[in-house]
Amino acid sequence: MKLYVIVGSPNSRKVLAVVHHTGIEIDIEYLDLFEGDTKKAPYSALNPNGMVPTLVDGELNLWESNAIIQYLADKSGDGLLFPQDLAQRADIVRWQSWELAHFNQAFGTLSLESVAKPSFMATQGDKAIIGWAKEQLNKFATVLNHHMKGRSYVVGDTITLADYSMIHVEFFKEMVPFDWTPFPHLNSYFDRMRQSPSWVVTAPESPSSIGRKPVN
Ligand SMILES: N[C@@H](CCC(=O)N[C@@H](CS)C(=O)NCC(=O)O)C(=O)O
Repeated sequence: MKLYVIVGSPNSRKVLAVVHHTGIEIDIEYLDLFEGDTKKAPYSALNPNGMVPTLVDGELNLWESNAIIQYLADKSGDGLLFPQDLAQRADIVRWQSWELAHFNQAFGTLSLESVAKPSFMATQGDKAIIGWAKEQLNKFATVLNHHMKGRSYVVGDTITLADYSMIHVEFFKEMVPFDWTPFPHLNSYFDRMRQSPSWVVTAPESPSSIGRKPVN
């Protein structure tokens, strides 16, 4: 199995965390964002979106990080990250769908427009999009904050795929122009998850390593 990722990419970190958590054997290939590796052959034939991550396992060519982590958790035989119980599975998929469509669509967009573009991509974000993202984030952070009251994890009592999906943009949390103080349960959840060992090992070594192929 081979996994294509970029250092520091939130969606790559989500998958790398599951690789580390399960201990599954996999070859990892790092692409260079700034060299345009995601947009050119041979990688462009694997992922028509020109994005990471992508997993190749024999005939299976799989993109979309949530699909990849579901596949890896099942393949690894880990019974806790993505349990076989139908109700628990549906609950995990519900929160993964929700983070993708709502919470992290807003948080990710705000991170890209207000932090990543000016800091790493030498361009300015769009003010109208930033305003929209803040409004949406406020709405969906309220939902997550309410859900996390009295809970340690999004589903059940242990880490599941829903948690790695939910927190995958956390690197930008204190950098975005957003007031998180009205969301104490969300904040303590993020603080707990961002210290989990399988998440910590996926962090970029330094800001300058983000997007670049590691030297060794
Ligand atoms: N929905 C996709 C999103 C993938 C995505 O946004 N990847 C980013 C890195 S986190 C990327 O490759 N960006 C490069 C680009 O857009 O050119 C997934 O979950 O895998």
